[in-house]
Amino acid sequence: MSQIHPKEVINACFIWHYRLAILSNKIQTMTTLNVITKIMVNAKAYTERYMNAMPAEGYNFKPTPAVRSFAHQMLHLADANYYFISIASGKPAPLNQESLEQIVIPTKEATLKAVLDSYEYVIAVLNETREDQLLKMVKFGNLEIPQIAAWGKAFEHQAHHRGQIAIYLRLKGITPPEGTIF
Ligand code: NI
Repeated sequence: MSQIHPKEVINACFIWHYRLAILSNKIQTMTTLNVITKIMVNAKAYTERYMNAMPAEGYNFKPTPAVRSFAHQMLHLADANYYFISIASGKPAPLNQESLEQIVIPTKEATLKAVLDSYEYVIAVLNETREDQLLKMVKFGNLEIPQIAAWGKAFEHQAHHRGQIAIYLRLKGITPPEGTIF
């Protein structure tokens, strides 16, 4: 008899739960703004789980000399959260042109705080945004794009860097935490 891996049980539970939700016909209609906010709240928790998974001594780790350390990957993510959100919202970034990657001492505690603060800022700006502003045109370098596209870019960027640190965790023998679909 083949053994059942705990992960298979979790996956089965997830699929079953999902099917039940469909069968129960509980449909929650969400606005675009609701969805973006939910995605960003989820992204914050997801990144926090990854950062907690790395022990403090792993924050200086880099798989190869040419790449950022674990802490610098995350501080860059935080810098870009402020950057893209200032583009999306048209509000000046609160960092005042400073780079967290350059000014934060890359300990686990300081890095985690800087990163979570950046997500809090993202969520606070979303909470002040109205649905009808999402299609407003904003300047992005030489481009004029709808605000919603800048939010998309913000989401893509943080996911890109969090995806990279999954490998850093693996190289330290740590299994990256489970993700959440929604
Ligand atoms: Ni980047």
